[in-house]
Amino acid sequence: MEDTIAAIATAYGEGGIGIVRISGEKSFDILSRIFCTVNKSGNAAVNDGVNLKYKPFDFSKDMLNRKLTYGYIKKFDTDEIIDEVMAVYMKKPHTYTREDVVEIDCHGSIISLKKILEEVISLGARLAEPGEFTKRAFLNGRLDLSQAEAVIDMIRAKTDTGYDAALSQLSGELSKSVSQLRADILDILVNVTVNIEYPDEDIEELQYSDLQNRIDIIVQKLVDILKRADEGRIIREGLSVAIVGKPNVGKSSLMNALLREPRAIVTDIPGTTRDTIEEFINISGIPVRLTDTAGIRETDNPVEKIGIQKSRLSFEKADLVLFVIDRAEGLSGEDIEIAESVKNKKVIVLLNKSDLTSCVTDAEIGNLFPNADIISTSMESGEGIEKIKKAVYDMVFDGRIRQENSVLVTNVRHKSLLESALSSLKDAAKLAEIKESFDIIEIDIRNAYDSLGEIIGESVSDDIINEVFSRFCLGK
Ligand SMILES: Nc1nc2c(ncn2[C@@H]2O[C@H](COP(=O)(O)OP(=O)(O)OP(=O)(O)O)[C@@H](O)[C@H]2O)c(=O)[nH]1
Ligand SMILES: [Mg+2]
Repeated sequence: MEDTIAAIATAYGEGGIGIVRISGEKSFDILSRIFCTVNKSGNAAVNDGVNLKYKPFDFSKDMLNRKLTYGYIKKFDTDEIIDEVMAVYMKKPHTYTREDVVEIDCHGSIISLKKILEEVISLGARLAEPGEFTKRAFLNGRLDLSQAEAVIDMIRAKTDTGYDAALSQLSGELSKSVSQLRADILDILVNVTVNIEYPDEDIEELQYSDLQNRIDIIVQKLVDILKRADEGRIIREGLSVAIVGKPNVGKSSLMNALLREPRAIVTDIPGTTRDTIEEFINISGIPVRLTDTAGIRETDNPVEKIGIQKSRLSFEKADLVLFVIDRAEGLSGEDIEIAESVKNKKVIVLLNKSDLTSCVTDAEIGNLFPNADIISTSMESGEGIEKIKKAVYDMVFDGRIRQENSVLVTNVRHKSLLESALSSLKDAAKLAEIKESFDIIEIDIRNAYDSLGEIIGESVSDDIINEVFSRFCLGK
């Protein structure tokens, strides 16, 4: 925390502008050594015939706190101009990190950005670690841990829904709910503790039934929040969907139809797709990673064999399998074998080529997949495409209407902490039921309190903090 840190805050590659960001004690000093404002005639430097002379930089006069100032960045030692920029300094504590911060907006060229960063580093800053700016914001109390985690979720969000969930977490919605639950638990905890420590004093005696009721109310709230956590995880991380089936049934045609572009090669030759193809689509706000796979069959072709192995890996990892069957051809042994290997997954069965005469009966499919959604599709006519999207959506939201205003837990770390709080409270309720002594019950209630505390970053270890921020990008 003592070091002054610096990083390129904008994405690598070509861009209109790029930003170098500096935070810490030395920020202003570093800027004053490399920044020069222009003189009256608009030049940063005047050639006096022998040397370039720069207008001396005066922090108090030439630049105002939080106001962008036009000028140049030069090399500290040789005075060579690096870029024409807008720069700003922001005094602590009203900054992102709550430290002194400098931002230099230069041209969005990686060369310019690197040169400026090198200069800044040579003057005593050190390269920031991923997420270190936000980590400082957290450690200096500007954000709690769940809000800090929302920052990277916003940056990475792939759909509006994911973005909205992250924004609501950043604005403290989750923190508020968690803090309220903790306050309720603390209330109980105080009561329990008083009864342990001063059992003989003239204080209101805690009734076991009352204790149980109060715990149950919190348990119910946790259950409600957790109900939607799977939905939240998918909104944040995306749903992985594998298109699976034997060769030539229309898997790649489906991939193309969902993407609305001819991404995968389609031919009438069985075994066309050799390698898995992954693309991203947005289904009503759900980010979906869609994988087209090689048709699964017995083969001696070594290339196809590798492709089929990859197909199997893809559907094993997938959250959902779209199992495509050629209904014009009828069910074959291959279909039945594949059906067997995906039987433990969530499956939507697609009876494809419905524009042709069907050789598959509903009863046959019903026998093979007693529990799966079955949709009749045609990649020729487009039949069923909207139904597939709706089935995927319904699967994620489980038939529920999306509640825009309730807290959505999107992060697995939060989910598992909520679960452990829940299980501690359930244990406490059970102990209260059998009238166990208060000092035993207190342990479970305290555990629940601490678990919830970890979500917002109270009572959290350095390891967890480091782990959270290591997943950030550089410069944030
Ligand atoms: N009539 C009709 N033909 C289709 C339909 N869907 C796909 N086809 C045709 O079926 C053939 C195979 O389609 P693909 O999409 O390449 O099949 P695939 O399952 O990816 O095949 P592999 O990559 O070999 O596993 C192509 O000639 C498609 O034009 C459909 O709904 N109706
Ligand atoms: Mg294919």
